[in-house]
Amino acid sequence: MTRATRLATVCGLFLVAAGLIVWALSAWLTPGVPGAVMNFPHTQAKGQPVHLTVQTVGTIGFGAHPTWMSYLVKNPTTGKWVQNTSWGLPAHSVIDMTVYQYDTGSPLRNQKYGQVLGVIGGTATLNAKSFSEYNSNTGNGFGHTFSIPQFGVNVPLVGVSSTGNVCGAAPCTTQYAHNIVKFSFKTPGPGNYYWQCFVACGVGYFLGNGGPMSTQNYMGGELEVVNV
Ligand SMILES: [Cu+2]
Repeated sequence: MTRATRLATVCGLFLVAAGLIVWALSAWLTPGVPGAVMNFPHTQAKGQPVHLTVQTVGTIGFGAHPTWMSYLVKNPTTGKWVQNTSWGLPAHSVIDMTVYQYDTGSPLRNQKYGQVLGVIGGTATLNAKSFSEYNSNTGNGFGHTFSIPQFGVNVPLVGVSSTGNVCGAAPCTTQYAHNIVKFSFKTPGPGNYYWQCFVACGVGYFLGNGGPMSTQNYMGGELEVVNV
């Protein structure tokens, strides 16, 4: 083998290796392909609020990442809990949202996310008690938030005690420690909007923001708002 051929072979192998690294990195950084949208518009008479029920869990217990925390949504037709964070909602409509929060909590890095923002009446309820702000340095802190930055919605989801009866695998049932958070918000005109959790709950990932925090169907998703 001539020196030129050897050099060409080494360069070629190097390019292949570099290509593989880029491919692996981009695959790792790209969120999972979103599943089908869970549609809500058809479940309510026009002009009536849409009931959207979700749960937040500390351990999903199944699928590709069984140890990750996640949101689940209650299928409005079957009543079954589904791991799907893409929701189809009617435009200019009131959404009555109920969150069953089963995860333990921690203090926030940014206390701004302790405020209830962008909801109808300016308040949410935590176990039937109205609140507009919650100090995450008290009690059990927050498990997660439900936030839609594009139209200013933010609701902190208070954590359960880590020494209590913590649910270990989804879907969780109310026999486990939980907090019930309720609030209502109004959808804007048609469009795709993104919602996410702002508690850096991706434990074990860079600054807590990798893994479930940046993967579709775990700690964030899409609202497909349509005219009905
Ligand atoms: Cu979260």
